[in-house]
Amino acid sequence: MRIKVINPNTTASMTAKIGAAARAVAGPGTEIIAVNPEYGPVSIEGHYDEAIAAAALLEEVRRGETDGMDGYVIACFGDPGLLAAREVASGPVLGIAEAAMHAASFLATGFSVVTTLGRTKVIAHHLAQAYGMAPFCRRIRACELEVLALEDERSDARRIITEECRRARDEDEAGAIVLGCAGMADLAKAIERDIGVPVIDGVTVAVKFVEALVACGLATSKHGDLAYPIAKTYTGLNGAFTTAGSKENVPSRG
Ligand code: 2AL
Repeated sequence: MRIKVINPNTTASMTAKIGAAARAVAGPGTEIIAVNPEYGPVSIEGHYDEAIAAAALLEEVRRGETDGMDGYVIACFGDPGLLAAREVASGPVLGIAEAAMHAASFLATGFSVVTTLGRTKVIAHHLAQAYGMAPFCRRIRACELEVLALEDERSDARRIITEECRRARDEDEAGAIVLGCAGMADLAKAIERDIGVPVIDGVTVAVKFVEALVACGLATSKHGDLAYPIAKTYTGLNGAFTTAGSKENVPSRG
């Protein structure tokens, strides 16, 4: 099967890291196609970044439909554009925040999220509520690290994130830790060894959940609100988003 893992920010080094994490867990019959859009923010650290990034992400999903993808992972912890992506996709689409929070709830009675900047905490909080995960979520913690610091070896990010995870374990009595950024995908196992509780990277668990759903023959419901978008003209710069009311309509490049 073919799973398209979309990093909705435009930082290629992060996309490579996300792709490596996805391939490390993918089954032998699974091809991982890891991409980032050509346009949009270099990192996603707030509501504005999310709103802008969602458009190019949706283009990637629509293109994936013509390329024969079986499923998709949205590899950004705010799960930007998730429900819109489900409207345009036939196969399953999972966000890494929803996948990680659900995985954590299978493994512990309570988890804490350890994320990047404090201003993104409310995004994770809203998602925990929307996904019915609030009763499991002990606390959402920020390291005050910018997303791109995760791409900079001089940033001391691994130590800073590990210490925050340790505090989550001890002060929140969190039985599991959810990492709050796709750019942390390479750190999960090392932190888990250091602190001794499950540390969940959403990229890896989302890939395995998509694999499982596809293997069970399950796809996104096209009944009701997740039906393909209504045929409609989009004007001006958004012309490429014009919809034909079926999965056949896909934007062309250039
Ligand atoms: C993220 C993420 O996963 N990728 C990105 O650019 N921003 N989320 C976050 N809370 O920092």
